[in-house]
Amino acid sequence: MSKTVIEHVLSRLKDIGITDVFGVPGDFSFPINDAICLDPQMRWIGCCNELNAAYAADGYSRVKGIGAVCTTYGVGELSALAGVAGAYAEYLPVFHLVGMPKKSTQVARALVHHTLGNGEYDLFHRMSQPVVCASAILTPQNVAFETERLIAEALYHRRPVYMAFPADFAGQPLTSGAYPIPVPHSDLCTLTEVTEAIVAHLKSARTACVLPGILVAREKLQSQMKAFIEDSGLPFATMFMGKTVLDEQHPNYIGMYDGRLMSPEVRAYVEGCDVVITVGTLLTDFNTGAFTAQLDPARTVAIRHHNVSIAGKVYANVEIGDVLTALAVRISRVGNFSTPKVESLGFPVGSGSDPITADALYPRWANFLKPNDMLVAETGTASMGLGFARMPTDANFYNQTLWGAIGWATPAAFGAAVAAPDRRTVLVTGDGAYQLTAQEISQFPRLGLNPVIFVLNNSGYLIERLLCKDPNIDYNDIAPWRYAELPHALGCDDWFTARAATCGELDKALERAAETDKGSYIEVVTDAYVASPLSLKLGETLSALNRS
Ligand SMILES: Cc1ncc(C[n+]2csc(CCOP(=O)(O)OP(=O)(O)O)c2C)c(N)n1
Ligand SMILES: [Mg+2]
Repeated sequence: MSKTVIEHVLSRLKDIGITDVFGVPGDFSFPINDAICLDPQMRWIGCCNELNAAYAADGYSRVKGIGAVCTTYGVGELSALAGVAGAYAEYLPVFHLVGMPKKSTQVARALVHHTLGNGEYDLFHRMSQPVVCASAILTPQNVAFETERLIAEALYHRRPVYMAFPADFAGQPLTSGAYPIPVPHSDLCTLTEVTEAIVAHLKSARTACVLPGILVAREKLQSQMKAFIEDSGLPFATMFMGKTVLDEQHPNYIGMYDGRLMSPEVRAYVEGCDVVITVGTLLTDFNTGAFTAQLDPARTVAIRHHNVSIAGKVYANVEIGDVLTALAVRISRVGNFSTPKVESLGFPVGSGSDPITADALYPRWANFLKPNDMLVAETGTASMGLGFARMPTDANFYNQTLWGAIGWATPAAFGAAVAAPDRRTVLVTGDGAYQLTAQEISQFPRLGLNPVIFVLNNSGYLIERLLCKDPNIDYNDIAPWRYAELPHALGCDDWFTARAATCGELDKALERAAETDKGSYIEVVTDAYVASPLSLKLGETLSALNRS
């Protein structure tokens, strides 16, 4: 029997690696919800709300390379939109599946629930369009080729796509055959030209280094990137957004490059190189130390997603993966460089009843991390501190550096844990950010997942205190919650929970969290102004810029 519209889409999504769909059901999306639940190779992952579901799909997609969120018409899809926009900004191909009223209802312009009551049915689709790279309303006639088009677009751009299913069409059989998925390649002449130009550039350089960026991870090019670094012998540093795209224990790793704000030795080295090769690196504000990174265009080779720039000359129509693969064949050892030693956060200070200062907290957190951990670090002062911890072998640091929506990390950590249940998920969030999406921790025990969660309770929006005119102004205060009591109320019954306000309490809690195979939830209480070094620097730099 021929597949229905929704069965066809699900089977293609499975083909490309999606086995879990996050969402909240609704009557217009029942045909999608039912099909997912009835498919033995797919899982419906219910979330507390659609924003969280979109963030969970984002986290899943960071780990698996691809993800999906399903919402109902209007009320559900608009709630997910901010999360889908985040996936767009951060190059994550999230499939947004939306259940629509029946086509017959739409044609009649009927005044049904979840509409604005004006008979218009295209509005929400149009609202989604700027935050996806492609969209379609699926019918039995178009589903075969539209599905391939949307998959191809999502994978090529690494951006979300929107797929809407009128409820009466979703269960109907396809009326057209399958189409092959288009696979884009580089222009071969340009690829050769680019490869030779890069090799020549490197041959004439006395010093060179690589800055692998986030698109290396998004395109799953880590092994090609590693091969290029090992074959060439080049040292590499990463910027914030690209942290852990390659193993930070690799001998060629020299540390984090954050412009003028941090790590002066890394900055001196990188900016002093004759050639700097950026690979899928995005030069955003928080990735460049508030634009203090100074990469001389004349000495930069920028291997971008779909083009390359060498000393300012742009070569279009070449794909990042093809360039890395071609370079790996052509490259030979460039030289032996004397490079800076990777900095560490040092030894934790304090003990017993000492209060938890930044020098007490960040090195302790760094020491807590293990090989293969997935650290999901929320926007705020905590991620700015942990961003400079040298991560253990094969551990990943996930942060929403460009979009920077607070509330992202808790559901994203859940999504990451669903994608890789055998790895340890460590979530670090500020109290302010946590209040946006706190309830999503209740999903972990439903699926038998055991994360380690740290909530930094510093009584408000510290990063904003550091950036705004008056740190004590009312808008930076938040409601005081008893965070450590939340897991119990939210169904995380057998978790280890603790509230640590001194170094001694923190040490004890970290020890317990390291030992238990259940979930752990630790509220870390500090003074309102205990800030990581980068957040302090950022505050100073941005205030100076605002004054000038
Ligand atoms: C959705 C959203 N709303 C508002 C902001 C602005 N914002 C950025 S950081 C921040 C405060 C974060 O506070 P907290 O999570 O407590 O971290 P802290 O800086 O105190 O460590 C706010 C409100 C944002 N980034 N995203
Ligand atoms: Mg806070």
